[in-house]
Amino acid sequence: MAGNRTFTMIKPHAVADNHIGGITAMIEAAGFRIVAMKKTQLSAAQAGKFYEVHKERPFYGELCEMMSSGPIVPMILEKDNAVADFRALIGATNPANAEEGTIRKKYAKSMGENAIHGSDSDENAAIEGAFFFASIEQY
Ligand code: YYY
Ligand code: MG
Repeated sequence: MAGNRTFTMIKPHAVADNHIGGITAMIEAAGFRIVAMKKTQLSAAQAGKFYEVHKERPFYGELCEMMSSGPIVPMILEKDNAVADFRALIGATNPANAEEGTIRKKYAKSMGENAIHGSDSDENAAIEGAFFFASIEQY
């Protein structure tokens, strides 16, 4: 059964460009409830830990550097079928392939600077949410 929570974070370039409001408006308009949210910044080591699954990939170093380059806005979101519906809302990883109406179509600048993260499974959503938020921060 598909779970009802996913994890996301607004990436540094989109926070720096003042798109927190625009992106959270799209998230809420799509029917997601924000369960937890904060503004914080990752160290390169913390970004490395978050993206550990990609550590053998050629873009890993650049990804960790970019994700720790400025403040981010992590969130836990709730909706039926959250993981799959949120992946549909953010659009393709490469913004050149992102569909009209998606967050990445509107706010991504490149493959690396693609505006927003979205968990790829219920299991990873739980792990990633717990990386940033204690249970007492989730309502
Ligand atoms: O889940 P998603 O963010 O859509 O893509 P992933 O394949 O998990 O990659 C994580 C992150 O890494 C992606 O959002 C941008 C970056 N990246 C990259 O810079 N170059 C690639 N060829 C693939 C991914
Ligand atoms: Mg991914």
